[in-house]
Amino acid sequence: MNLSTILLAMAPAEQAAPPPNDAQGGPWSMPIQASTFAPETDAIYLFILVLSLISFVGIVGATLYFMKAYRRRSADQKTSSITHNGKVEFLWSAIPAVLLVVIFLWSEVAFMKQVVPPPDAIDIRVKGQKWFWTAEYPANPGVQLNNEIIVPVGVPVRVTLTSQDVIHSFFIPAFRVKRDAVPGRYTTVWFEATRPGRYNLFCAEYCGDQHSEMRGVVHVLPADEYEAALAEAGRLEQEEGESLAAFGERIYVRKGCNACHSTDGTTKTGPSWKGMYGAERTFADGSSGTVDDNYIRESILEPNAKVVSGFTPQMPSFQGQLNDDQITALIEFMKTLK
Ligand code: HEC
Ligand SMILES: [Cu+2]
Repeated sequence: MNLSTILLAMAPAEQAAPPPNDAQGGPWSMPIQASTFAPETDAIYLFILVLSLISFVGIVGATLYFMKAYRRRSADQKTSSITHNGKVEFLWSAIPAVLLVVIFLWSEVAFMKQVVPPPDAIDIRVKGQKWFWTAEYPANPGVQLNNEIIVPVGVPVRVTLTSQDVIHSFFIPAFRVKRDAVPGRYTTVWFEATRPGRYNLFCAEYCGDQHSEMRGVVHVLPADEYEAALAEAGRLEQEEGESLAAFGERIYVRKGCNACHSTDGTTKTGPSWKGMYGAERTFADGSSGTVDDNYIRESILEPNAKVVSGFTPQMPSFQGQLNDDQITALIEFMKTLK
């Protein structure tokens, strides 16, 4: 099994689209270089790697040589008194010092380029929460993507990050871009994608027991397809000939309900939807009730009004994010999960 099959297996299963294609170079290669930052970051990485290898061979080689050349040859042999060697000591201090300064300056210059986005960058707001990402596009109100961001190729993109709960880390290996998403604060990161494709988006900060589930896809499109794709992604309406339940299932995936609710009986952050409709519930405050249309509606709009006992109030409100038709479709979908 090589890295690309592993990455393939990790692609969000619900998405029928092709899996991320970062790892085309085989298991030992770096991920594909898909942003303007990638070549320079890799060059620095390679420079440090080669330098380390040379030092390793030199140091271990000298150690082995000295062990043999200066081994103790008889029981009464004494080591001659060693004072110092100015020339050698100067060299072994100066050469590494110069190399370290080169590494520092090169990295610093590369890093500073990543700090300030160009003024014409487009904006995306990304929020991390246990355990998924949501992206919003200020220039395209109403578009809200879960575990996916869509960006055009060749256009700088500024991502403003925040977190709903704990520290997450927004990491796109193919872009060589990583920044923490910190609760109560905005952090930014920017990049310019250089090749269309689908790339992994990971959370790179251990953020709880389902941290490894917190991954998405960065979808890089040719600039002329970008607006249309975004409009399509923002449109969440029942299609011609689509049943209400099938539409509900699409919403379940698109709005990220699947991050916390399974349909097969396994308990994630929230209760599974399997067999939920019509079931009896007891709540954290001791009261009880039946799962019917009004209860589901309330659970979606005011999740904390009744908290199912055994669960913590971690569900975000979808007030203003789902209209009545969409809630109805979700209910129809839940009814099919016997
Ligand atoms: C961040 C995790 C999370 C997400 C995302 C989430 N939920 Fe929940 N949900 C929960 C938790 C936790 C509970 C149980 C606690 C409670 O009742 O508030 C819950 C409870 C529910 C209930 C009541 C379940 C029952 O068994 O009585 C419904 C209905 C529900 N969610 C619907 C949705 C829908 C629809 C979406 C997507 C639009 C969604 N949830 C997204 C975490 C989540
Ligand atoms: Cu995380």
